[in-house]
Amino acid sequence: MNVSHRRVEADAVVAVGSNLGDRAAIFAAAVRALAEADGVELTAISTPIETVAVRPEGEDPEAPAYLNGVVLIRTTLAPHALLRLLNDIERENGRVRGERWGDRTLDLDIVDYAGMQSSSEDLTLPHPRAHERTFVLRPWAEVAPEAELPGHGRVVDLLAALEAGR
Ligand code: A4P
Ligand code: MG
Repeated sequence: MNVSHRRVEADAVVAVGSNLGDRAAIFAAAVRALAEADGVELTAISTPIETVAVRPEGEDPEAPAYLNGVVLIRTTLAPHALLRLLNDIERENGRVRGERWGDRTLDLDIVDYAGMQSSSEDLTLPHPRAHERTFVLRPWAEVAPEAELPGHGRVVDLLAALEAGR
């Protein structure tokens, strides 16, 4: 039998956020680390945008503002392997895990992995809050105007609805 060992590639969307330190340098370092990682190929990088920090109790203009963006990748890494890579890159960039939604030098989330819908203890796909976050949807719509968020619909429609409700 002729068994071929083709490495399966998946398209994934990674959200980047930073609201502590030299945010632009950290953003660039995160993109570089992703580009250099084994099994990851960058296909698009959004323009970083400045956004008001969202806390569990709502927007907080007093907190340091975020630089947010998304990176589109093609990867041979499975979802949990990609999550471990993102956690490593966060750590290399000084991320200390403290309070939930607290200030951070770098947050890397998997927004979408090949349209997968799944949930385990440490990974929910798509990201459970991406559909309600303009700081994810706006940069995603910039680089992928046709994109859909699994279970929620088109990214441009989600963004328009949120912006209309503000
Ligand atoms: N986890 C589960 N699913 C995923 C996924 N799809 N991608 C788990 C990444 N991680 C995922 O995350 C907590 C746990 O979520 C991880 O251990 C991972 O296994 P964390 O990065 O340690 O902590 P966190 O980011 O504070 O928690 P959380 O609840 O994921 O935060 P969010 O929802 O990502 O929000 N305001 C602005 N303007 N811009 C931002 O980027 N980000 C947050 C963080 C809050 N406010 C913000 C922003
Ligand atoms: Mg996170």
